[in-house]
Amino acid sequence: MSSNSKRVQVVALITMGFFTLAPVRIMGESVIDTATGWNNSLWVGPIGENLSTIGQTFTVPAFTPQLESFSFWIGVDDFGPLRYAAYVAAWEGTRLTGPLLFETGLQTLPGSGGPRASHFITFNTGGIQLNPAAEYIAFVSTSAFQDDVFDQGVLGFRDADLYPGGQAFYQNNGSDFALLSQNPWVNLSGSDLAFRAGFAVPEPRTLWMALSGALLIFLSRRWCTL
Ligand SMILES: [Ca+2]
Repeated sequence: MSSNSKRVQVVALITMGFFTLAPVRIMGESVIDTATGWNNSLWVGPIGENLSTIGQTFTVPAFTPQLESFSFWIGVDDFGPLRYAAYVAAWEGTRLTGPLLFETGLQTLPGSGGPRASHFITFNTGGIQLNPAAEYIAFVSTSAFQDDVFDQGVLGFRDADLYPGGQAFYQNNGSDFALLSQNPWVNLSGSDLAFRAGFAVPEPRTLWMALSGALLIFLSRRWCTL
């Protein structure tokens, strides 16, 4: 076997190892977006000491099931601070099914000190793998942080069914978080929250193979002319 052939084989082995070990790289994101175009004046809530939980169900895109982030518009009035957390869980029909898949821990928004203040809040999940085409809910809740001190927050609401893969729900579960799995949530007339979810789009493997193949051919030709 010639030295050039050996070199080509070495390159081929390196390339194969590259395919095996290369992490899935993120090329961009696919989104569910009912937040764009929201008028900054239509709200639902408030979440506080009784109606403590509001969320939006969504259907995971079939080919981009890794949830990277989700966002809500949250409004705070001249009360506060608003103490809440954001969560993701599997959903079926009108309630949670299964354990929490993501939770932020305590989040705090200060009282507005005047007219309602609007905050577009994005929660980064770090990338959680969901089941393609399955239904989940992303929600915010004050349920775990109730202290009988009056605090309120409201969520941006579209009052229309802009997104066919999900809808807005709420529950008056007070401080009992377990009720979110036990009792049916209330549907908000089939409408959606002002909501955004971002899913990772992996770089196509075919692109990797094409580029690496081109590199292999280039190197083998170069060495063969040495
Ligand atoms: Ca909808």
